Amino acid sequence: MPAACVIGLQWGDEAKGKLVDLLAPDHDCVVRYQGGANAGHTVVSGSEVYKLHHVPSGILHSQVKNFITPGVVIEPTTLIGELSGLEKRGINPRVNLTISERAHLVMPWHLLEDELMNRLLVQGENIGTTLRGIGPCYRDKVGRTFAVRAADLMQPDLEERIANVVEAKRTLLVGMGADAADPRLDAQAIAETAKGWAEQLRGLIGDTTNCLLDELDDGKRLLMEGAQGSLLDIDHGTFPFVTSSNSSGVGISSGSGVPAKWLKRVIGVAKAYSTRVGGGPFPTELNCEVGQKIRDLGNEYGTTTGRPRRCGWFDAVAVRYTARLSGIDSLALMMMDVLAHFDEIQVCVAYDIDGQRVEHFPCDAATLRRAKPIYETLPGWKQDVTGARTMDDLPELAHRYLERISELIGVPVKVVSVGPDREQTIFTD
Ligand code: 2SA
Ligand code: MG
Repeated sequence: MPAACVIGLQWGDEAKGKLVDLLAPDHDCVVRYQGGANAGHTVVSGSEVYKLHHVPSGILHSQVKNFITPGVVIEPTTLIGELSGLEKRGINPRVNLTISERAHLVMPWHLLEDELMNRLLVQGENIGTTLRGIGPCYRDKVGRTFAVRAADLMQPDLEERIANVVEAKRTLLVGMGADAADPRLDAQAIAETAKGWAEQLRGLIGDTTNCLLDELDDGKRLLMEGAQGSLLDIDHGTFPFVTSSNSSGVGISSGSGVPAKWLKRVIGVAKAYSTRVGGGPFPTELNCEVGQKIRDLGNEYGTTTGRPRRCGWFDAVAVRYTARLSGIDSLALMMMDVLAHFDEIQVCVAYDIDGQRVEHFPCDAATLRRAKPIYETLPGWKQDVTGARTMDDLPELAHRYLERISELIGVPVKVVSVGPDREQTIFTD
């Protein structure tokens, strides 16, 4: 099993970080390969809660090597803050973390650009980004002209490069309504900040692609940690209400540099219900007290921005699609404890679109917006499951729910989570 992968099957926040942390001790390396500070991975270890944005969730295990690979966009101030936060709690990430020199940097002007762009309405709705500069940074990466990569921090022409980009960005962004005196357009101050980043990150930057290929040749086991969820994938998600990276399983190879032939075990992670942050269609959304009850019980607020998450019932149409797209072998169903409080639980098994029953996930946001969920109702188990440690501890009706989800998605449920702690996880075999 050279490389196992953990992929979110919904719109992010499926509790992938918890699963990666649990699986990490059985692996030699954990790899973050896309996204950036828009990710918020929460890992609970005893009484400590770690909120990670860039740093792979394997960092709490000192024997595991952690890699941030070329497909990630790094906001250095946030990353350095994460590193010092870990150091303050007795974890030294500098011994087991390598950052790709190919990774692109989210620069201050990207944060400004995200702010300006996020005011625009797309299809009458705000994308509602995390304002972490993700879209503008990926845009500059693909556009090539204005990009700054981790390797550039070590180059003697860093100051000149920043001055050139800022000059062009000022013209563009002032044209979009930015204040010319905004500190995020001050080339000299940014160059000073970047020199500080270089000092802090110098020993951590290396060639992760080569390292990972060597690890694989040596028979080492890799764990690939997806960020966001498959429905936010730039190519295969609910475009344009998506993030700017390939957040489904298809992004693993390009983001990490690990050839697809090594990817052997793909675990899809989904909540037992659905959530979404930001704009975009969400067929099973519950704008009522049931949705609020899910939000309260599940503490459904963004790890990065604190935004309340939109909540709704499990959407088997969407997850069947992303399970196939991401090529998953098994399903991890999280937050089962939250559903213990409902008399009846609904599962969306198909959509009604313009009077037609549709069982496949539509390609475009406009069609998805017209999709009305067709629900199947299952009885709730109305019993606290937070203390369950084996499948036998789960009530019969919880088994029935898991079996139905497994049947609808077409893969076995191999992990069930009943709370945030490591111990509150049931491996079904
Ligand atoms: P962006 O910032 O350009 O990637 O935003 C584009 C869309 O992608 C959504 N998005 C997310 N959705 C859920 N969770 C995410 N991560 C954070 C978390 C979110 C937070 O783990 O909790 O703290 O608010 C995440 N990242 C991006 C975003 O809402 C836009 O719809
Ligand atoms: Mg999250």
